[in-house]
Amino acid sequence: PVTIRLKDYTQPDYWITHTDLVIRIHDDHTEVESRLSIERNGDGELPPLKLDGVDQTIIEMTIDDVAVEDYHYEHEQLILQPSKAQFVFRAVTHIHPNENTSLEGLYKSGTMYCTQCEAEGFRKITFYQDRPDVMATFTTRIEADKAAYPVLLANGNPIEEGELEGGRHFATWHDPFVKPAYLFATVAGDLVRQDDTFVTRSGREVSLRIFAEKHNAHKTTFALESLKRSMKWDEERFGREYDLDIFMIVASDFFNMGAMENKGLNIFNSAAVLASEETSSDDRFERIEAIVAHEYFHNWSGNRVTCRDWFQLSLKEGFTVFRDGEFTADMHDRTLKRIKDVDFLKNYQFPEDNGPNAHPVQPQEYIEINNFYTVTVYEKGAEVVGMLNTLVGDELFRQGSDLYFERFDGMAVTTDDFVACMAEVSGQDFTQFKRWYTQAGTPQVDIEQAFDAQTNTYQLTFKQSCKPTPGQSEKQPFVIPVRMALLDQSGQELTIDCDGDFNADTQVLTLSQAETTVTFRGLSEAPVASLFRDFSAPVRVRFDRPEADVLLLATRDPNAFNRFDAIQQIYMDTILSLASGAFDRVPDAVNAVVEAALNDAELSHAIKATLLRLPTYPLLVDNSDTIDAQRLVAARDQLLNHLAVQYVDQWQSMTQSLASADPYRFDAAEAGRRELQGLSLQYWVKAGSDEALNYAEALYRAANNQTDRLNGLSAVLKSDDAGRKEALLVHYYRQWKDDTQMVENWLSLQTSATDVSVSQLKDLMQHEAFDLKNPNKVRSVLGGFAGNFKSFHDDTGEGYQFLAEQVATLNAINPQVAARFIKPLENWKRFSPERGEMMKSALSHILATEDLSPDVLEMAQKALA
Ligand code: HT7
Ligand code: ZN
Repeated sequence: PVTIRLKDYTQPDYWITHTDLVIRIHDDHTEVESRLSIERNGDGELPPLKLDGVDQTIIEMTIDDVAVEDYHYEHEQLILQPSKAQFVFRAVTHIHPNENTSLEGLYKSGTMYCTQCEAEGFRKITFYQDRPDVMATFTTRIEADKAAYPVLLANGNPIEEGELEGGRHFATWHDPFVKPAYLFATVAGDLVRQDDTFVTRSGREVSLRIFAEKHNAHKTTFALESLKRSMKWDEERFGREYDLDIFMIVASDFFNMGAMENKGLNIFNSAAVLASEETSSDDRFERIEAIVAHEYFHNWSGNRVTCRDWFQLSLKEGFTVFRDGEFTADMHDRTLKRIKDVDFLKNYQFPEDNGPNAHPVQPQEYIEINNFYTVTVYEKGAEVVGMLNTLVGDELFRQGSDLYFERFDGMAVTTDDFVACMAEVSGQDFTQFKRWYTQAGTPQVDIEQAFDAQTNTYQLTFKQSCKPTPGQSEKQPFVIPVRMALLDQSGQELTIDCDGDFNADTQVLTLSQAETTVTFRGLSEAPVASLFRDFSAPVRVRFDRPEADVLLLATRDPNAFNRFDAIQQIYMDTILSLASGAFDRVPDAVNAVVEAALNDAELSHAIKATLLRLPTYPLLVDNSDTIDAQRLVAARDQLLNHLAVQYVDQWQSMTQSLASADPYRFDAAEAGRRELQGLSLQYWVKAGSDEALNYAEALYRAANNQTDRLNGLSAVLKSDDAGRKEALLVHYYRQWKDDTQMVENWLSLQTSATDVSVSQLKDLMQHEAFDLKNPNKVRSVLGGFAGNFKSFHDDTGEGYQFLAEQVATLNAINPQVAARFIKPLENWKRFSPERGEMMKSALSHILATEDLSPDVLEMAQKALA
């Protein structure tokens, strides 16, 4: 496999200005006829034309209607020598979508044909310069059997449709906006559609259409409503208006990721778009709304302005995640959104930065770009954009964004170009800030404090460091914005008067040196510093301070995010100390913060639930030096049990008082109520009474929505009542076996919400509901299991070998999906030696597999390095 490096980037020798495609779908093959209008980039002697192409059977090729005889097609590249600087290259090739299990390029998903071209799937459709800086207008004509595929879609606006001989028909679409091939899409299927319209702020009427296979027709309304909210929000908040006459979304049951922002024709994983209250939990509704928004927002941040090369992936993804986060915050509850986002970042991105696959937001090299659709590029990338927002302020950030979209419309650009716009509007120099794009690893900030009662001054000393990451042993200091307040002993915020780089308007102190000491004046008593409010920078903070200070933050900090953070710190220290043996019982501090949260009448239900939830295993693992898996399980369980028993009356009364027989409504208040009820029920059941278990079962059986149903069922699944568990799982499957999303939930409940053994997993994979070719089913079973810390890391270590065997099998079916399952094994060095060896041996098993794809090879090699 070849390593691609950012430093080697050069422009292509040729541009493609227009792409004309005819796609003829037949049962046993698809014929693709392409006409590419090509122009030399530069002058002088004509270099060879190199086109990417995978699994193409060549039928015919011409240049300006003259047959091309002299060409080489090997190693997925077609090379030929043009004799003119401007010409039309025509190729007719055959491909086999029915055999395409990689779900890249054109493939069959259930009864329909659809495409996935990002990052490099277009080369599986036809010969092309499959790179994002080659941008062309597209005309696409699709032909297929009319009875089997009555709906024929492609990017842009529809321009023609008609009948053909033999019961076939065609549709032609034209996309006037230049785009790279990764944004190409086409769909052919027997689909039903839900229609709506949106009138843009300039008064244009846009036709909105969501397509799904017939059995899913009743699940498209929520996505359509979400789409309209997104379109309006993007106009108001970012000044972005939609540009084509039509915007379409298609739901596909076979899909590698969540969704894809193809111009005017988004294709979604069914699980990320189809919703109904009967089958979708509150989390799912929230996720669908966010993904619909995310893909829609790409129309500007990604499509109108795209990436020069794949090293710039975070340019579109980091910015778009930031934008969808702002959207959700505006639609629902800003603090809750921040808590959830930071929790996600700490659960998934911090461990990535702390492991063998650590890479910068802008990676410097890759073997397989599909491996770089990571939480670092997406979520840390969004944090970096968020820090720019913090540093320049909301108004200038919007100006910078406007400038970026105006200046680079129709172009393929870099993260430097984006930052340059923010620098230009604000007059700030972001040279040092850009280290966030190029240096991997999570910076650590060590903080010390000193109060001087003589001078009424308080000092904070910040020392930043960043551990070496693969290929980067030395790190330079980052620019770190610290949003902060100083609190008095009652939790009131004090006025800040200090000598540091402090912005009084935004309450942000900016650190840029390895060590910074800031002196705060005019303080008659030692304050309690509330630092990194709302997680103003993606850093680890070490601040060894009196327990009373942490307790004050955990019970009284007016910044709800920091209150959450302080409580989580107390839970985390408790669990890790119980695991290491430093504590033999739960300390009083835990009771104090839990009681404060339970009794706080001001808190919303949703925030209260976040304060009462214990840290997850990935978070605990990421904060441990050496991991003894089963001791960690025992320690977390000890704390869970303690809280369950100690506050059993409160859990019971909250569970009962939070019940509601009202019709289901998805909004922040109702979702918060259900979330807190579900959590209370879990604690109540954990405390061990039959009454609680009966309540859980009744909640499951009487539920009029999926959230309540899952709350009841998961509480039962976490209990020891094997008979009841079995009965409910059987009932669930009988009831819902014809609904794909419900079956996916059923599979994942059995692997993630309860203890599961390898032999049970094997049985589940033999079940009629399972399909190794379907990524959602694979994620439900293998993803659920790998995230089930207790079962995955059980003492036999069988789970590691089992996962390795599945990766080896999946490698031949769907490399992109296979590669994702290497991650659960990659931190083997941090586990106790015996367990680490077992995990390592599973990785070696993967590496020894024949015909390893570049996807799996790259991930396995890195994990073992
Ligand atoms: N831009 C897309 C990323 C993507 C993808 C989506 C579906 C299947 C395979 C894919 N490879 C890359 C989705 C997004 O971030 O919006
Ligand atoms: Zn995206």
